[in-house]
Amino acid sequence: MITLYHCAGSRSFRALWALEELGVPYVLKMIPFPPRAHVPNYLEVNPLGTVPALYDGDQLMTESAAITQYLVTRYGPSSLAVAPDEPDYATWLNFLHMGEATLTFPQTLYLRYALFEPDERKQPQVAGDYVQWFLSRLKGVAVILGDREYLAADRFTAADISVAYALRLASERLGVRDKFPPNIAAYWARMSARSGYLKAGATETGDPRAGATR
Ligand SMILES: N[C@@H](CCC(=O)N[C@@H](CS)C(=O)NCC(=O)O)C(=O)O
Repeated sequence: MITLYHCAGSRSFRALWALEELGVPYVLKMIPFPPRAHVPNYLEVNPLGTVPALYDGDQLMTESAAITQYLVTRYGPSSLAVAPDEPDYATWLNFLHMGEATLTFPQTLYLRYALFEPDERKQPQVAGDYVQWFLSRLKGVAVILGDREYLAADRFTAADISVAYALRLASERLGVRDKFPPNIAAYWARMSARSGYLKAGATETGDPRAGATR
């Protein structure tokens, strides 16, 4: 059985969204943020203290992009995975990992230095610089996306989950949705209207009609 430890709005949303798209049964442990401060003994669940923490049996995974890749390949065959013999395999992997390593990472510097730190430790220049960093990388994504509907393989895949989560964060926490290039704004509107996305959102807000066992 799969168990996912998740804080609302956090990167573990990638795993939650993938689980909802796949329709795989799972147990959801909703926990307060940051778990290392609010969940007693959480370091015994995940020595890093972070979310996501996903257990598949006794196997622990703590990286949201890797978890997304794992779920769509391990619990396939699924159209959310792109196979090594498909033409867009390299593009798929690249976007899947770009979502976290290039797009989410700079956003976390904004969150930390604009929002989470106490006032005396806030760093407006760092926060502002990394918002710009994020928006510059997003312009590159816009060029690669062009007028295509999805990032890879002409269908919705785990790469879209990874990148669209970064757009969710940018939209909801950085407040830069109005700075998305037009094709990225349209892409984000499509991704956030998907039923899997909406189900995952309902699950994290506790809607009892949504998929998870608690
Ligand atoms: N690269 C990891 C980062 C995990 C991470 O830093 N998660 C944040 C939430 S989005 C967290 O748990 N922060 C709490 C902390 O650092 O104590 C991933 O993609 O899952």
